[in-house]
Amino acid sequence: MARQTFQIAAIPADGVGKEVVSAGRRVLDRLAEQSGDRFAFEWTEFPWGCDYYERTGRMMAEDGLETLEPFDAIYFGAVGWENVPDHVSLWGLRLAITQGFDQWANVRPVTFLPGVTSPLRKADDTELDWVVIRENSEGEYAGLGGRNLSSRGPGNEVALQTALFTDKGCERIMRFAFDMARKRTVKKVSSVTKSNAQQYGMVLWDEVFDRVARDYPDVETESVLVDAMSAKFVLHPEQLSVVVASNLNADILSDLGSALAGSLGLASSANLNPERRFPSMFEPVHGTAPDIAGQGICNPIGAIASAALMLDHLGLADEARMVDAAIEITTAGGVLPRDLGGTATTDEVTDAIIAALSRALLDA
Ligand code: GGG
Repeated sequence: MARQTFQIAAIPADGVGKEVVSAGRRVLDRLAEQSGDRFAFEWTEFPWGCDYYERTGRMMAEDGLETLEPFDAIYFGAVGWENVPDHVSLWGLRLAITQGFDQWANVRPVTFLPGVTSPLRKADDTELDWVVIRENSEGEYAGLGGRNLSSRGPGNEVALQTALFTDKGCERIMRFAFDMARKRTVKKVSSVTKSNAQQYGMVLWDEVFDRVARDYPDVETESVLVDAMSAKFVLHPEQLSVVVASNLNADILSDLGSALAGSLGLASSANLNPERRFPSMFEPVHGTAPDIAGQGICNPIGAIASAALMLDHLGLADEARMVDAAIEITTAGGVLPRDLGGTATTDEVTDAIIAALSRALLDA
C-alpha cells in the first residue's frame, strides 16, 4: 500500500499549549514510525500566539488562513496570555481559524477514564459517556455588537453583544448531532435551550430542533433549559448521550462535563468543517494554565485524545482507538498527572501512553 503523508499544521500558541502539543506530536510520530510505512505525518509549526503578537501586533500572520488552507488538519494548543487582552488573543487566533474555516461543529466528548476518580459518586459504578456538540460558528460568538454607542460619558458607557441564530446554522448542527446519535449505543439527543428568557434566537433554536427531530424518529429527544441541564450533568449524567448546545452554552457545559469526569485536563475537542472544504482543527479544551506553564507538569491527556480525534478525521480510525486505549491503560495503571491526584510529569504520562501504544502495535 502506498505511504500516505499527512500535512499537519501545529500551532502550540501559549502557555501549556506548547507542552501538550509537543506531547501529542510524540504520540503520533511513534504511531507513524510503527505503521510499517503505511503513513507519516509532516509537521509545520507556526509560532503564532501572544509572543508573536508582542513582536508583530498580530496573533497570526496576515495571510495565516491562506497559509493553513492546504493542510490536512491543524493541531492546536491553547491561546491566551497576560500580555494580550483575552478577547484580542481569542478572536485573533482561535476564533479567526474556527470561523474563517467554517469549523461549525465542535465535538467535545466527556470521557470517564479508569483509575481517575470522578467527583460524581455514581460514576464509579455507572457507565457514563456523553458528548457535547457545540455550535461553533454563530450564536453568542457572532461578534455582533458595539460599545460606547452614543458617547454617553464616563460611567455611562453601554455595550451590546448580540447573539446570531440562523435557521441554517441551527439546522446543520442539529443534523450533525442526530447523525452522531444514530451511531451511538444510546440514540438520544438533548437540546440545550433558554427559550423561556431568550424569546427570539432560542425560540428559533427550539423550532428547528423540533423540525429536524421529525426526520429522526428512531432517536429519542429532549429539550432542556441550560440551568436545568447543568443540574442534570451532576444529578443524572446517565441520561445523557449527545448534548447539542449553542456556542456559549456548550462551552460552559463541556467544561462542567470534563470537570465531572475528573479534570479539564482530560477534555479533547474537534473543530470540524464537516464538508471538508477547509482543514479542521483539533485542540484540548483547556486553556494556557499560566500557573503551571513551563514546569513540565501539565496534563497532556486532553491534547493526546484530541490527536486521536484528528486520526479519526484523517481516516485512521483503528489507530485512533489504539491511542484512546493507550490512554485508558495509562490511567488505569495509576500514571496520573497532578490535576488527577497523581505525581507524574507531562513527559512521564506521555511516555506511559507511548509505551502502551507500542505494546499494542507490536501485538497487532
Ligand atoms: N485550547 C482551547 C483554548 O485555547 N481556549 C481558549 C479560550 O479561551 N477559549 C474560549 C472559547 O473557546 O470559548
